[in-house]
Amino acid sequence: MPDIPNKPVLLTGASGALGGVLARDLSAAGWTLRLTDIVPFPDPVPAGASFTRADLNDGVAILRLAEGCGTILHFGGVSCERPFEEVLGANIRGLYHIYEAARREGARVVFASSNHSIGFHERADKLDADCAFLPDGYYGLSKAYGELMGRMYWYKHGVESIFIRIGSCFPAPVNVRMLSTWLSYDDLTRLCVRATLAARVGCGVIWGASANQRSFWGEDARAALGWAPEDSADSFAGQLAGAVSSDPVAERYQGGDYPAMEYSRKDGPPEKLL
Ligand code: 15L
Repeated sequence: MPDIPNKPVLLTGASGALGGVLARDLSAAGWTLRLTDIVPFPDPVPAGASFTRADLNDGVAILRLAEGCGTILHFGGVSCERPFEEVLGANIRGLYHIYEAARREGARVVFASSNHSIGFHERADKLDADCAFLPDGYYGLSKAYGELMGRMYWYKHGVESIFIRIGSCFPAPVNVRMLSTWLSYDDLTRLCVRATLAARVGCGVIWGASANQRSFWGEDARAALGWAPEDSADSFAGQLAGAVSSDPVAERYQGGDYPAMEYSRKDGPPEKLL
């Protein structure tokens, strides 16, 4: 199988941290990238790539950008907990524009979903990809909605999707929670390569985490892509011992700080969902 897609790849959120990693690594691998973001690209645009400033709320701009693309790596939008109205535009309307573009082009969508779509599951529970959505805020809710939108476009229009439920994608893990949730930049790049190049993927979820022994997560669709993580947070365990927060809500749930934001239950955790 060739290592270079036969059509250009649209990368949204190119000016963000993960978009920047993908723009650099995939360009270096010889891919033809169309980069876009609402803010300027912070570095020189890599060879073989073009950059267009666009707002995900602008459906016409997104349709134009996606013309002729075979895959959309959708890393754009609000990437942390924000007020509902802010999340609504980029993450809900914006995602609709991405799916309409994918439908028109017959393109595959690789969607940067998040662990915050399931963040209210307890850390003691090991989850498979078919677990219930339990969003831990408006941001996580938009990611759950995004996965559902992708499913709808798969069943109704045959648009393929890979939803990467990204854990904590940073240069290195920085607390005990991330010993479970960390995804290395290199594992992310390799995952996006496989999600783009795999012959047929249908529609499925991948847990976006490296090979962490303490992972909260189990089964997913990785076999269909031929991807397995190569890095691990395990070697950081010694230096991170004690790197925990003092908030019992943050420590109880997989989403960490996010479930604890604006938490206002007075009577302790709820009973499990029926
Ligand atoms: C995310 O989805 C965020 O984009 C990132 O900033 C981290 O908060 C990460 O999740 C995490 O849960 O560690």
